[in-house]
Amino acid sequence: MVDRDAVKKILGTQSIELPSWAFGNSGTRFKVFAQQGVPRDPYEKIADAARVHAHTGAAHKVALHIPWDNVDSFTDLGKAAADAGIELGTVNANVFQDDDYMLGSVTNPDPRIRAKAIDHLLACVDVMDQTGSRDLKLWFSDGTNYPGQDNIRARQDRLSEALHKVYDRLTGDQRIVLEYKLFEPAFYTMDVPDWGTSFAHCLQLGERAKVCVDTGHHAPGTNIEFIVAFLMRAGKLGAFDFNSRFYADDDLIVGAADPFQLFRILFEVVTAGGLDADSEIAFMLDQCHNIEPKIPGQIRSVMNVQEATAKALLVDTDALTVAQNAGDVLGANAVLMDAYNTDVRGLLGDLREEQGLDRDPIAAYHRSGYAEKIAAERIGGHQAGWGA
Ligand SMILES: [Mn+2]
Repeated sequence: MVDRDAVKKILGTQSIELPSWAFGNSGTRFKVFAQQGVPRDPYEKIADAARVHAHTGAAHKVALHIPWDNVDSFTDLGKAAADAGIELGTVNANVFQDDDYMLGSVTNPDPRIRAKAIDHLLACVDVMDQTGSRDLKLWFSDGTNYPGQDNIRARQDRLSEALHKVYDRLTGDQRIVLEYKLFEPAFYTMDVPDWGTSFAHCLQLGERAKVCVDTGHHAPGTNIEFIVAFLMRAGKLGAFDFNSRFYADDDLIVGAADPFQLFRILFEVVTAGGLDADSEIAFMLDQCHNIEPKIPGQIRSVMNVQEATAKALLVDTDALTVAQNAGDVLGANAVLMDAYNTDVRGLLGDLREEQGLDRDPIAAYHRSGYAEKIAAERIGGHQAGWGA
């Protein structure tokens, strides 16, 4: 039998990192729908992230995107975060929005453009030195659209050279987490299309390079929990970018499209020690709230991860092992499904009450008046947004 109090205790230690960009305006390439009260600068994004933490107790960190979140003083931004009860987290490097990067950033055939991209990545490590961030998240839009457009192997060489330059710049506990994506914006080849490519580069780099699994970056039907299990066994799972998808890189609320998949992923995480005190896996969200309000969208996301984690923790692993070793196919599956089909909302409500929070974070947010306050106050100035 699983001890529900022990499960609650572990859930109380779980931390989910929020993306600063989730609070800004976002959209598709067809239209960005502006919302009222959207942050005008990184400080207001920090304030909104802090609201999510205040209501959930489980979102202690906010990830930055450079240059979107550039400020005069990252020390001051860090102080603002601390005053609001949270910390600055992962630094996400952006080498995909400059005209120079049309044919790639670190894999561009032009050495001047490669040098410019590497300089930006090194500048992101400078930011980490100031914010105390552990992780530099690298995602490259680099790739090609047409067969013959560029030399696939040469692009891998350029990628490797750039990664080594950045890796050599890391100090202390700093790490690289290398994200992959099957397609988009490039449609013929992406230079880091899959976990295997990321894994191979991270192996060559060394201990402080790990793979980042963005749950929306795979081909339909890919068994993501297998990737997670494999990477955890190899000690190479560095981070998640949680979101959900129906078709491609939809960046919808985690657990919305396929809560069962999220449970299966978190079951692998939990059973491989991913929630242990010494675990170094960063549980991040990477989402855009294009049509729903952003702060409640983030609160719902945190709750969805908590619910899937609670179910994963409720799996009776002793009974599962007995069934597995006996070759009891249906019995083993039933043990897993029993946990998945458990309603954990009461358990999480109890946890929040013990933490001095409302049982229902979304209702508490709506009662707080914060949405009305920011809609009234955040008038004028540049509305920070996705791609801004
Ligand atoms: Mn991502």
